[in-house]
Amino acid sequence: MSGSITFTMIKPDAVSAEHTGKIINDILEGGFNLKAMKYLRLTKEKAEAFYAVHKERPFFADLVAYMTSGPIVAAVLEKDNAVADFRTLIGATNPAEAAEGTIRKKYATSIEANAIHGSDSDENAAIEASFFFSSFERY
Ligand code: IDP
Ligand code: MG
Repeated sequence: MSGSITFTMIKPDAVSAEHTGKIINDILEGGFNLKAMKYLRLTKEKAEAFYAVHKERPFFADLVAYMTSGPIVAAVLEKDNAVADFRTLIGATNPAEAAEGTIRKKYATSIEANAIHGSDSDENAAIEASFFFSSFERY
């Protein structure tokens, strides 16, 4: 049975702190299947496009600088109820408010450098997956 998908990025702070393996393990133990994965560094243009919804926010320039500061791991994950279940697994945007045991609680260092991205809707999951993986262009 195929589930729904979500899109994630392990962000530069977590990759540079060598948390990638532990985070992938948490994701798999959370019941998600890996459908696609790649290691890359975002260009400024790509980071600005990915976070375009936030371009009027005061933290936008800092967010783009942070997201381009080092390599990331981008992945497409599959599970029933993938978007909501993944947001539960990663925890609140601000790690100070994230529940015990969540990926952000364990690995994030600040509200900006918060270790991991998770899509916020099925529609955005499809858009974000296709942004990085041509095989998801018509998922
Ligand atoms: P989300 O990643 O939990 O969906 P969003 O509100 O979509 O949170 O924000 C996107 C990203 O922008 C966050 O994950 C975080 O890296 C950064 N961010 C959000 N709010 C702030 C803030 O108030 N200050 C600095 N960075 C922020
Ligand atoms: Mg968001």
